[in-house]
Amino acid sequence: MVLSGADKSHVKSVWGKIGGNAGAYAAEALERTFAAFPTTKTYFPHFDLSHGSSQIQGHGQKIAEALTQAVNHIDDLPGTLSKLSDLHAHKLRVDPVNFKFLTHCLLVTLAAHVGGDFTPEVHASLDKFFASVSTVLTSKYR
Ligand code: HNI
Repeated sequence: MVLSGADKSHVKSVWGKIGGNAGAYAAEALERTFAAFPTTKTYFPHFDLSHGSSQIQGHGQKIAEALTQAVNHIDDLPGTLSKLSDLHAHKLRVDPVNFKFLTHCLLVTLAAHVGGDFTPEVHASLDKFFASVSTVLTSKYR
């Protein structure tokens, strides 16, 4: 997946608009993922998955921080996400299909919040960005 210059600027621009809401939005996306694709819950047997739980909020914050790092280092996703790649593939062993589920829910959540800024072009660029992040996080999965 190659991100064009336009993709990178769309992603950076929409991420700037999200600002301090990134953690809350990622938490909402996580809740949507658990609701729409219940098998994803099997990776979180140790979490309280009830609506608005502090663990979901906290985990949303962590996901948002990682994605913000990725946006800030969009030209070196493998280097930026290297530790998370080891974690998800080797330790957590998250099957790659789950990244498509979370990505879908991240897109839906962002669309619901940024309104008119979610143009078709921004949609396409965000989808490519999340696909690139997912490729890195699943690259060591065997
Ligand atoms: Ni993911 C932990 C980021 C997709 C299951 N995950 C993390 C952490 C970050 C993170 C950051 C915390 C690391 C730490 O504490 O050192 N995860 C991301 C990102 C994506 C992603 C950026 C994709 C966009 N993770 C997924 C998916 C699943 C998943 C698709 C499974 C459905 N992640 C986990 C689990 C943990 C985790 C499980 C450990 C949680 C815990 O605290 O015990």
